Amino acid sequence: MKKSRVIIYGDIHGCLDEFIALRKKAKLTKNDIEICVGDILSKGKKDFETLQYIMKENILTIRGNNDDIFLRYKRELDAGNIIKSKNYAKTQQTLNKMGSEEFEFIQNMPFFHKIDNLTIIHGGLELRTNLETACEEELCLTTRIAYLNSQGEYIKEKNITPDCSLWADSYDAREGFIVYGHHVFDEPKESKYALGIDTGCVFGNKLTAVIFDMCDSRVNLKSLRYIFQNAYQRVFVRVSRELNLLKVNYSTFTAHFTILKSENIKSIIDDLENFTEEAQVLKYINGLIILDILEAV
Ligand SMILES: [Mn+2]
Repeated sequence: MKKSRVIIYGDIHGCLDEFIALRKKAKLTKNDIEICVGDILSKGKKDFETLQYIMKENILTIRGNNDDIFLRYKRELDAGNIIKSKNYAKTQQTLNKMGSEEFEFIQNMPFFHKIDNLTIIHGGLELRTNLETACEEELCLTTRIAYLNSQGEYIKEKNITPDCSLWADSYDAREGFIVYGHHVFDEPKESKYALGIDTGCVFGNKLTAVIFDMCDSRVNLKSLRYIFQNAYQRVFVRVSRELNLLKVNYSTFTAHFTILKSENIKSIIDDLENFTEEAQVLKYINGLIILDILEAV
């Protein structure tokens, strides 16, 4: 098992130079999985170039409301309608540069992506949203959600009242730990089961990336080690270094972590061996490991 990381980037909005700088800072390896939270387009100067760059680099991108708008405008224009939006002039410049390949790429941007217990969306979830069963319209709504009313329903930011709250603050982890963009914060916003990483680069602040450790597709080895160390401090340290001892203590491990299968133990221990005590872990969050949070300004 190779050490792999999941690197998630906040709203880029055409800030291509900052995005390239951030990727460089991440010191990418071929095992890394990169994902953009969406809104790579609109607002910024180089939004078309950002789209081309992401297509060329083949970086998975969640569909944001500001990416989706290009599909909507194209549908309107194809139908012979006139677009009256006050912000249309800037969008039109980018729209004019787009060909079928670009539209296809946007069309293929998913509304969410899941890796184990980690879910990436652009905006937010209503209380009733189930990502697996949601229809296209519901999924499209997730790109625009920041606040919910007291019933847990989407409410436009301009209509919020004191009983409304940020969706992430009442989110209950039913879709795993969520990393999202869309709503601008000065610093990454940490809720109990979610992390907002749109830090408003296009508005003069900074672009943020969060790096997760995803060593194994089913079991997060480092958090496992963390749990082990807490539960069986002395035993574990010896077990992880001497495979013979593992046999003795195997039942203790499996009793507590049924997810472990005997045939996986060897490779898991091999991997555990590769983690030094000096491993740079920023923090443990909901069973996941954040290795680092990077910024580019
Ligand atoms: Mn945005």
